[in-house]
Amino acid sequence: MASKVARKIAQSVLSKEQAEGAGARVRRSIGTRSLRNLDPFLMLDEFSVQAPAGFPDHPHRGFQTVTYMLEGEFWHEDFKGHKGRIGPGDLQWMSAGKGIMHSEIPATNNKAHGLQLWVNLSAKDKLSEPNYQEYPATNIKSISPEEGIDIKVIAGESYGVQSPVMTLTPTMYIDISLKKGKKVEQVIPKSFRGFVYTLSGTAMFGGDKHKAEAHHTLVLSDNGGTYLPVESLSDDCRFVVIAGEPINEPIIQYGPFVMNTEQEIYQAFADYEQGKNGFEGAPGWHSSIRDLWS
Ligand code: FJE
Ligand code: FE
Repeated sequence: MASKVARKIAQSVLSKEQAEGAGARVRRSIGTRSLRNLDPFLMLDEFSVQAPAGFPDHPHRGFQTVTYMLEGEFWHEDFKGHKGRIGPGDLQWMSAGKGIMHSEIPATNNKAHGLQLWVNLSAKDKLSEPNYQEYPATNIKSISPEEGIDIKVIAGESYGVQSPVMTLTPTMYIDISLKKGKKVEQVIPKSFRGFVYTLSGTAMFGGDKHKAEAHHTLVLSDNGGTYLPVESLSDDCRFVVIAGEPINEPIIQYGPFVMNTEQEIYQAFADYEQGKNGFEGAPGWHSSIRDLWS
């Protein structure tokens, strides 16, 4: 018989606001000195951006960026003319693969608030073709197993509902809102490494009933546990559960390039500067949206 084991909370870290990009503010979860990375995750930022701040023209190679909007609107535009607008509840799952250069900036004067997750790619996928999966809020699968429990399935599965998002690196990403006293049990594959990031309210997480408030990263124990129990202590409880299959390869990161060796990082810089191997057209490219607020 398959045994059911609860994950515990191995570590809890509060994210304080810091400056990032051009005048943007982020609460960094994964990706700080105390939580360098949590294979396969490289970074999670809860961003809060008011125009003219933003993340203007910059490159990526070797990983995926997953942008999930909570409030406000963002424009994005890349060097191949892919351009769009994402608003509350919308998802953009981008695999940069061998190269993307793009701009991400607010589309209105309202605060743009959301989450951006960086998911690593394994060596075999690092130089793959860039790919976008875009889901407006209305197309994101949700489930309410009972009143007072609202779940959005960004990636993976919850309460029998499966997300259509394709994840090159096996990943689950679940957005859960609970009223006071409500309990959920989120199934997590045994081999996945993961964490919770809390957005609002208070709840008890894991088999050891670890109490946490907003803006905390709760690293899940690698105890082979099969699920995460959560009980809400407030009516405004909201958090995301993010977990994935560890890649177990060397990680060499230089800003927006994440490769397996230093040699590959030098190559990324050279390709970016010379417009080669996926960065064709990058030198001299400027987004049209970068002038919106200037
Ligand atoms: C950055 C490289 C980057 N957090 N949260 C270096 F790619 C970025 C960057 C972001 C970012 C973008 C969004 Cl939309 C949300 C983010 C980092 O674009 F800021 C630096 N310094
Ligand atoms: Fe980016």
